[in-house]
Amino acid sequence: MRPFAPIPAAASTASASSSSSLPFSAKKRPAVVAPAASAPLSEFAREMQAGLARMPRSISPKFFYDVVGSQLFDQICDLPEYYPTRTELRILGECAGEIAKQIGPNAEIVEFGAGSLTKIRLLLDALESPKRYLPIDISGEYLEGAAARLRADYPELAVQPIAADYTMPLVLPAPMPGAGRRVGFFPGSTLGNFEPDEALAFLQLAARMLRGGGMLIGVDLVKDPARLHAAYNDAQGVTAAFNLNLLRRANSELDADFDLDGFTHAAFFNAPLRRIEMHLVSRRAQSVSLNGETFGFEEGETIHTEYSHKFTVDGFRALAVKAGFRPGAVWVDSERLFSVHWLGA
Ligand code: AVI
Repeated sequence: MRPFAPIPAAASTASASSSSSLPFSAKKRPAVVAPAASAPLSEFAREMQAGLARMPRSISPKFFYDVVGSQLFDQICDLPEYYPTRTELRILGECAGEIAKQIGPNAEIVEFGAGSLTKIRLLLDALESPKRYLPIDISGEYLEGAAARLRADYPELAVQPIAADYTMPLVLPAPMPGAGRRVGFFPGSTLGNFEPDEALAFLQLAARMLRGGGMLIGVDLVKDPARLHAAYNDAQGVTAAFNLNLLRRANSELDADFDLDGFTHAAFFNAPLRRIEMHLVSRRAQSVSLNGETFGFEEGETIHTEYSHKFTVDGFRALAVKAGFRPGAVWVDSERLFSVHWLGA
């Protein structure tokens, strides 16, 4: 389960260089080898440097998901305190028949982010003759593996992965002959990790791409703050390790020297803004160097690493309308922890 694709250091370095450039080794070498300091910085390096230089300090949660971070996220999904994954799976499993009726026969499913194969399989198993599955993910390698496994299990289904950033405008392939509705699938409440303006922009983009079809989206709900607090401050410390992994990743991939014992995980529910905020808090006054730049931290100073917005059912439906969707059926569990929405596009 990976809400954001990991960006391998080498791949992101290549993409950060000029758009037409090949990896250095594939090009004719210049006579004088440039010093390392002038080599193009990876997206992670650039964003980490910019994030430490601004106040308050922050870095995008998309950088959590290297291989170790993705494994830690999988562990989070199984924690007793982390209710979203198992609740959404239960809703999808129990309501699959009703969801399939909304979607209709011969559908083409577009998944935003190469998601958990468990979730798409629950949907595919319930649908009437699904025609094609189009997972969009920035990591082509991950996609190909996932696609091969699905092809083997669903021989009638056309599986056509698209290696792209799903938050950017994209032209989808023309519908297959005889195809039914084109339906977006965005489970996991990953929408909650976007800033509010990013969430609206993504939904607007999806509404345009899926015009004439619809979207099935999982959204975590506002609830008792104690329950939310526990989900992001688990007793085993897995969420803390997931958060701190960002600094370990910076030390191993960038030229950084974060003292991992010098920072601590903090997560709290910001009730007025209906969001969990995750931070890394400096335990003492210290300085950190990254790519030859030094950044001073006061004791208690933080790096903000993630928002996880929580929604009310009506609040999310209003956002969907603003983005150009027609909200339809909503499925929630009996404790009203999580919601799955059908949106007409
Ligand atoms: C991926 N995303 C929906 C998770 C969430 O709950 O916001 C990421 C996460 N962060 C800490 N725990 C899980």
